[in-house]
Amino acid sequence: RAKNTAQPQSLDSKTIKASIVQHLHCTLGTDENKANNHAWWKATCAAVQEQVLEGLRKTQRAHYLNDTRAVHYFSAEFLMGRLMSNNLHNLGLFETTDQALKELGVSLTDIMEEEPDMALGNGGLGRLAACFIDSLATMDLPAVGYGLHYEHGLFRQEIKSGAQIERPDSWRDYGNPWEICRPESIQEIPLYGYVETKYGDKGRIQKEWHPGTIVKGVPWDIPVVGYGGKTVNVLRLWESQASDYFNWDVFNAGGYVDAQKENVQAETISKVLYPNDETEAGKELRLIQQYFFCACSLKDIIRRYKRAHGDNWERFADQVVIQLNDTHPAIAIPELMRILVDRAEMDWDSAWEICTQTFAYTNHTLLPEALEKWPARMFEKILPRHLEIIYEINHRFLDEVDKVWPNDNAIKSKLSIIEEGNDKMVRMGNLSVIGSFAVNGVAEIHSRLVKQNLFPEFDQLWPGKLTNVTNGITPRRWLKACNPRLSELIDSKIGQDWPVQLDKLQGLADFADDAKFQKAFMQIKHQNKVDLAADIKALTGVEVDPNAIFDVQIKRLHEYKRQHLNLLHILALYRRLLENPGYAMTPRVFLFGAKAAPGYKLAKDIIYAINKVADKINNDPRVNQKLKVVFLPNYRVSLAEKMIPAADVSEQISTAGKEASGTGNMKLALNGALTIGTLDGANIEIAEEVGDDNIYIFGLTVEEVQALKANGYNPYDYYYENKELKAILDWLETDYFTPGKPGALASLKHSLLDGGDPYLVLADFASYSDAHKALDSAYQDSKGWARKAILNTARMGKFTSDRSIQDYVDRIWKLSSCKVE
Ligand code: 26M
Repeated sequence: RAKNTAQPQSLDSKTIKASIVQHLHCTLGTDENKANNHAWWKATCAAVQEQVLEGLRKTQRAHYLNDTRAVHYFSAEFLMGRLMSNNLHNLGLFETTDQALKELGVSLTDIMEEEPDMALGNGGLGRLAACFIDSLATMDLPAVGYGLHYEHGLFRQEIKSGAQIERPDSWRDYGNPWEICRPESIQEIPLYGYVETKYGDKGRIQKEWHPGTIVKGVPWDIPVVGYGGKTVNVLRLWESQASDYFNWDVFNAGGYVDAQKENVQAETISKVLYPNDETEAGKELRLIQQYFFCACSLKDIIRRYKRAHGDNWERFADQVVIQLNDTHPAIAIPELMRILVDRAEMDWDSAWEICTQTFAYTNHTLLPEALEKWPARMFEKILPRHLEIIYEINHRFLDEVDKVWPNDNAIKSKLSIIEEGNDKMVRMGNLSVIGSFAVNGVAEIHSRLVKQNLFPEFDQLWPGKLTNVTNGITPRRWLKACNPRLSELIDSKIGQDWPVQLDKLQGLADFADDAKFQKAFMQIKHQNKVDLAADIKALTGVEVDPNAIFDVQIKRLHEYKRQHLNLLHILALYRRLLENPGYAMTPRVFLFGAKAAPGYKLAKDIIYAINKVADKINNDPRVNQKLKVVFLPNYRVSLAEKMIPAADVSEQISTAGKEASGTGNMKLALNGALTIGTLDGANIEIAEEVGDDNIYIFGLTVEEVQALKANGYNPYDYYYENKELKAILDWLETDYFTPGKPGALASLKHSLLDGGDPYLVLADFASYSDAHKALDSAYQDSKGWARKAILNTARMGKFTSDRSIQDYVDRIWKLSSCKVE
């Protein structure tokens, strides 16, 4: 367990004030009278960055002098959000800076709103990477995050007449004060071209890749400040640029023409983040992005290794461990093989030994449509040598398979990296398992399903290689920084170590029945709801009552996450209220935040349906004292930080077996929201921790889902059986919610009936509705509810990302911490 205790730095408000003013004058070229919030924000960032860079320098020196083993977290996404508040808290400078700015007549809260989110990720996977690098720095572990410096992060979502519109995200338009360009560490990356076979001495076959083009990788470093401010690691993000070194004239005609034909616009490689969450896009540019950042990162790692160890590769795997965040960076495996075999002229077996002691792979999904596969022909065009290497890896691997399952072609074709067929495909999941020394799922149930359903033969072949590391979240951002009122109350009861010793929250359980503490806890929740209500009014014009239950579902829009199950239940409540104005229910505000992948039609239809239903309900005086529905546009990290502290209820309602872990579930429970959820992902472990009385579990289990599907699930059974459900679904086909446009919401009904309801929405509806009834009546008992909410916060210690990282360290990375100073 992390034993780090924060030692806030002592920099007084006078010094900070002077530094901010100095930067206002000398960096921004303005003054106290002219400066607007944006200028104050930038000047404050510059003042904070001075402290950050001091820590960075000391950390890099300590790591260099100790020649430390380090983890390299390879991820196509890092969903960092805003950095100001986090950096201030982690440096122990929040209060002092707040005070300094006050004395200058400036509000820290206001200027923090000037910072654009760094939205270089889609959702859970990208945010997990951000939480992990926070924990790594906090725990004084030598670590580098490697990824892509997208010019445009995840699209900005606007809602026009109920529908999602995508707008470009331009997070760097006015400069990013946290990043540092490192031109001294630029890398050159080859692409396209062909492979030449040469016959060297002793009959050794040498392969030489003649690339069709070369692009330049420019590194941008974002310092990552650990809590306590001692260790400052880096997140290194690669930007692509046209290579100026590359001289077209020296290339032969074939290469030249090839390169021209491909028309690789080097700059486009890091232009934009693909907004597909849980679908495999199969686009050429995406594969190039993956190779580009992996190749840059490997070269960077090897340059650093060689500085300490020269050309002796023997200690490489002792010094370097690379964690692959899903299969997106799996191309790093054949790339390291290429470097070792083709460039360092190592024999295959030695090279493979190094590779398979260097890489570890985290799986984040079981959904078949999310498992990455690349057409072999696309591969051959972009990375011809890598395809050869993959075939060689596969050939040798299948020989091993044959020893265990002789002449079993069915098993061979299942385990093969290559999926045979008219269009051969490269399976990145299989490559990742074969090329790694450890493979982990992200919650107990998910890891069990990875072993039992996704990779059972690999588990047999290499017992112990497949394992679990349950996800976590950083309590610095997701409690201390986002919920200052609750943090202060917690400090007053159990002291200030909880941000690095989250188990200490257990101490709050002693106060779960204490009337005074209950009152303070619930008053904070209420105050957070008042704040959010003001934001809701400003963002949407909708007025909500902070005395209502705030029921929150925030996550990417996906059928398996079942936002439409939530919507059907809202429609049920609406109907009940219309049929029986006296229908007993606590006033409820349903809040949604979700982006849909731009090409995912049904997901966009669900957003549209939520908005249309919301419009109708919010403007219906017959029910709008009891029921409100709000879709908050452009859900992102900074909006999550406002919604989570104000939530009473957390919706975690995926079909059992589909949500690998979930991490929003942890953030909400940590802030005292009660979960209504299925036995899926980390919900199961949350239920174990908080206890059955303090969570609302409903719906089919994984086994029941499997059985129902095996017996032939027919959604019409539920439609005809449940009158309320039928009425609701039929309602969607009228023009009640879309006046003059009958059928505008019909796609939803069709997906659930003729579409076969692949995620069993109708099967779980009744059980979900019952759970909501139980939850509603529990809320009536305000002391009982307060106790449950407090116990949720008190029992979330397990879900700190520090615990996840400690699990990785102990079971996979075998890293030692390195104290700085
Ligand atoms: C794939 C191909 C092309 C472009 C983008 C992608 C892609 C990008 C992100 C695919 C999946 C992506 O993210 C998946 C994800 O976020 N998974 C979530 O990971 C969390 C952290 O482990 C889990 O908590 C969630 O359950 C899981 O859904």
